[in-house]
Amino acid sequence: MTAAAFNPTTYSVSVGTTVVWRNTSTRSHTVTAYEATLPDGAAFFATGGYETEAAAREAWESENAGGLINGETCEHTFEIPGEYPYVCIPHETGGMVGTIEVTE
Ligand SMILES: [Cu+2]
Repeated sequence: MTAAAFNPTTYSVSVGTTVVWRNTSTRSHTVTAYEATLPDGAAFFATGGYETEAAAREAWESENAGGLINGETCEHTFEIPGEYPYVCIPHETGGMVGTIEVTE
């Protein structure tokens, strides 16, 4: 993560890959899956360990919780093929979104 973007914006991996995000900027960012567009059967993922997108948004809005600070990482293992759009909640309006493409 840079100051206002995921780099790369789209990242392609094969099934079973663990993707690691690192915050290389001085701003806090979240990695929050867009729950409604997850592939069928795929697990939701979000920094902070929230079980739903609504919970992740509520936590950020109420107490700025769930973000990664400079140097922190998070990871998720992708077990089901498909496209996984995700967002940084505090910078969503600035277009800080990304997609993981998972292929067989
Ligand atoms: Cu951000």
